[in-house]
Amino acid sequence: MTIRGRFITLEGGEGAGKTTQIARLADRLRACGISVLTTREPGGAPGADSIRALLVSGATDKWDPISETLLMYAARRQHLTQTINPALARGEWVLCDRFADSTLAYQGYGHGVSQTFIAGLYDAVVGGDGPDLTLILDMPVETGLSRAGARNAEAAAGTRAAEDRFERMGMAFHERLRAGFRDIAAQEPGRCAIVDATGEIEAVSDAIWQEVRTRLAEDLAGAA
Ligand code: T5A
Repeated sequence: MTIRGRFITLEGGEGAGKTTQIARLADRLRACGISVLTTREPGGAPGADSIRALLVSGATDKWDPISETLLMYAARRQHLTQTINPALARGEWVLCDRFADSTLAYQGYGHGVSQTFIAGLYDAVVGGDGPDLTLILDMPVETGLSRAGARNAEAAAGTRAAEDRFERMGMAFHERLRAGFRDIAAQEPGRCAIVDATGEIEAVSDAIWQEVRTRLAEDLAGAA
């Protein structure tokens, strides 16, 4: 019988280094003999990618916050049923760049959408299929926005430059969502680990690996 894989999410504010770190964590897990799928939200499945295109570009106020929340969860349902759950059932470990904590942080803490409303959506859409481990990459808002801005400038000729709708939402919004991620970690310490993301890329990668090795030690031993 195939043992269900493990589901790890990376969370944090803009430019925190999630994309950079997911690739390094995937390499380390593969070196342990584990099959890994990397994916991201919003997106990660055909229908979800279509919804992503609606969300990540354009005017900051183009969506009512509740509509934005519903779109995130519609994309998440597609992603879970078409990509994440099938991979876990095949025994793969899924590494996901953002998941439900981003909705609570951005739409809940950031935009003020009711946390009870978001919790109800979580129960209906995700239920018991949530992450085994969530790594929250934490850094000052200014540093993350500056990194994301530099990355966008480098990619000005590509699509990334247009995917900056949330980055343009203002400092107070980003400070609220950073505080939100910290609250989430404090409320669920068994699932969530805060990682200081201000250091060099390799130092952050080592800190993430330490958390994974400590928190999922038995799973790593069983999967290798
Ligand atoms: N959203 C998403 C919601 O509002 N609600 C939700 O429910 C969900 C799921 C997605 C947007 O959608 C919002 C949040 C987002 O705004 P996105 O394009 O996927 O948009 O944006 P992000 O997830 O924020 O990803 P980014 O690509 O902006 O940031 P990352 O992935 O955290 O950072 P990364 O790795 O691309 O690094 C950024 C730059 O910094 C450098 C990298 O080389 C890169 O140039 N860097 C470092 N530089 C120095 N030191 C380090 N340690 C570095 N690590 C990376």
